Amino acid sequence: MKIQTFDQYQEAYRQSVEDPENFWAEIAQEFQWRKPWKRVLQWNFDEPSIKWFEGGKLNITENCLDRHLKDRADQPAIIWEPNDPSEPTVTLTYQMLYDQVCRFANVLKRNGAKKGDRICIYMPMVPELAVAVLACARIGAIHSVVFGGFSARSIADRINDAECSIVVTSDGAVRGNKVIPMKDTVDDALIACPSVKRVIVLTQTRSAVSMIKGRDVWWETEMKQVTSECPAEEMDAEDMLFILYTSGSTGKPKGVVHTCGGYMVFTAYTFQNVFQYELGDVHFCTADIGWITGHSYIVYGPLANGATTLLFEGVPTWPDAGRFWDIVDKHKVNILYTAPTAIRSLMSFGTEPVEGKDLSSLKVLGSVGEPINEEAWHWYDDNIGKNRCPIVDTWWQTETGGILISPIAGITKTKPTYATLPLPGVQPILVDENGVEIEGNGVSGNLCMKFPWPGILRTTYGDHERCRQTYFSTYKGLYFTGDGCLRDEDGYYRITGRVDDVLNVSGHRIGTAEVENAINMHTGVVESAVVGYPHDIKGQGIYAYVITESDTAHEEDLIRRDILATVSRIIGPIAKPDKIQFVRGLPKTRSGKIMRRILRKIAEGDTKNLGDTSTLLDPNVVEDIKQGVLIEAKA
Ligand code: 7RM
Repeated sequence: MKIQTFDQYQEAYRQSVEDPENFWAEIAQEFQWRKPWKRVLQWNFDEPSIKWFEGGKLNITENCLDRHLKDRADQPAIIWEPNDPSEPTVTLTYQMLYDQVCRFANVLKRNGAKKGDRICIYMPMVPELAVAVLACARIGAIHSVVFGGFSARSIADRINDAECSIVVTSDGAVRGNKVIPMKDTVDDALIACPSVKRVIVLTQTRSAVSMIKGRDVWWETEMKQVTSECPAEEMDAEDMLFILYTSGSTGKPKGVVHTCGGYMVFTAYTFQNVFQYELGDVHFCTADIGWITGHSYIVYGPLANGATTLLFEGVPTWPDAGRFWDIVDKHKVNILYTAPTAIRSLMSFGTEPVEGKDLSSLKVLGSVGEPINEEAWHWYDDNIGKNRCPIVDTWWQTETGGILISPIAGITKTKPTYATLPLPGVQPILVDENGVEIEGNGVSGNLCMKFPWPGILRTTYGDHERCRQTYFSTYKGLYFTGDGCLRDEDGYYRITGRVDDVLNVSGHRIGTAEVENAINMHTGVVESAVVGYPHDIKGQGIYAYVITESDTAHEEDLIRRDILATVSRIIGPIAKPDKIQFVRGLPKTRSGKIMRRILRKIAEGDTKNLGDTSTLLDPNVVEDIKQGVLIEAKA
C-alpha cells in the first residue's frame, strides 16, 4: 500500500475515484480481521449514514499490538521523553506495551467496564495515557480523551454528554516548571457527574490528593491485582472506537464519533504514505493525545504500522527553546510533525537554540493544525530541515479522522503554504455560497468533500441531527469542512482558514460562541462579541468586545482580570481573550444580528475599510468602538 513515485500516486488516486470499494478493500486486507466484511461501503450524505467494512470483525489493538509481537516484540513502540530533561527516558517495547495494555484492560474490567461503556481519560502526556486509550479499545469501551488544559466545567460537560462511568486521571501533571493539579480538577468536575462510578488515579507528581472511598482507586495498586492476559473484544468495523469533543460555531462542543475499522485503515494508510515511514524510523509528533492529531499520529496510525512513536511530556520552550532540537538529537528522530504555532514561537528565539544540535537524522518534517505562513515554512525548511527534508503541510480535521490533503513526503512537489493535493480516496470540491461547484484552477471557495473516505466521522455523540445540520446540510450531498480554500493554477490546494465562527488559536479550535457564553457568565456583563485577529505566534488571537452594566472606567483592569478568570474556569486557560475592549454597544443589523465582519476589521486594526454599514441599526456604535481605547488584556 505504500506509494513510492508520483506516477504511483496518480495511479492510486485514479483507482480510488473510479473504484473506491476495491481500492480500499485492497488496503484493508493488509490488516488482521477476525471475520471478513460483508460490504466495503454503504453511504448517503443526506441522513448521513456512512458504513465502511460493515460486518467485518476486528479489534484495533490486535492490529496495533498482537500482530507485531512475532517480528518486533523487542522493538520500541513508545519512547517517552519526560518534561524534565534530567529525568530518564522510558522506552516501551511492543511486548511491554502489549503487557501494560492487557493489564490495564483487566483493571478496567475489574472496575466494572464493559464493551460500549464510555470512559473519560484526563491525563498528562505520559505512556500510561497511551496505555489507557488502548486498554479501552481492547475491551471495546469507548474512550473520550479530554485535553489536560480544559477546566473542571468543560470536563463535566463532556463526561455528562457521554455519560461516562469511569474516569482515568493522574494526581498531577508537570509542564515546564509548573505543576498542574489534575485530580483536584477532576474532583471539582465530578460534583456534577452522577454517571461516574470509578476514578482510577495514576501517581505521577506524588502531590497530595483526596481519594474518595468506594469511588477512587490507585492505578498502581490495581495493576498489581491483574494478569497481562486479556483477550481482545471482537468489534464490528462500525462499532464506536472513540468520542472526541471539538468546538463548532455554537456554544456547545460536539462529540465527534469514530468507528473501529475505517478509522484504523485510514490512519494507518495516511501515516505510512504521507510521512513515508520506514521500519525503524523514530516518529515524533509533538501534539497532545488530547487532540485528534495525537490520537491518529501518536497512537493509532504509528502503532498500526509497527512504528516507533515518541511521546513528549513537556513544552517546546522549557528549560529552553532548544528542547525539540535536543530531543531530535538525543533520540535520532527521523520524522518531526508539529504545528505552525510552535514553529513561529521557536522562530522568535532565533537560530541560536538550534546551533550545535545534530539534526541529521531528520528525513521528513510535518505541519498541522492551521495555515502555515511563508516565513515559518522557510524557517522550518532552512534551519530544521536544512533544505533536505520535504515538508508535508497536512490539512485535516477532528471530523476527518486522518489527513486528507497533503504532499506525500519526497514524492509530491511541495509549495510553501500549500497543502498541495488530495490523498487517494479524497475528493475535494470547491463551492460558492449557493453550493454551486467552482470548477477549474486559479479559483477559491468553500471546501467540501463529495465522497466518503474510511476515516470520516459517523455521527456526533447522542445527537445525530446535529451532525447532519453541521456538516451535511449546508450544501446538499456534500460534507462541508467549514474551511475556505484556494486552488491554484497547478490544481494545488491552499487552505485559507475557517469561514464559520470558529477560531484557531495556536492550532486549538475554539468557538466564538463558547467564549462569549463564558464571558457572559461573569457578573455585570450584559453582552459580548468575540472575533479572531491575526496574532504573530498564535496564528489567531481572541478579541472580545464586552458591554458591562454600569460605567466601569475606573476599574476596567480589575474587571478584565475577572473576565479572564471566568473564562479560564468555564472553558480553560486556552480560551482566554488576548484583548478585551469595553464598549457601549455592538454593531447589529435591524434583525439583531451582530455584524462580526465589522468587529473583525476593527480588531485587525483596519478601521478605514469597514465596508457597508448602512444596514446597521445604529451606525454611531461603530464610531464609538473605533474611538475606544484599546488596552491589551493582561493575563
Ligand atoms: C488536525 C486538526 C481543524 C481545522 C481545520 C483548519 C485547520 C488544520 C491545517 C489547517 C490550514 C493545515 N484538527 N487546519 N490543518 N489549516 N492548513 N495544514 O487540526 O479539528 O483541531 O482543526 O484546523 O481550519 O478545519 S482540528
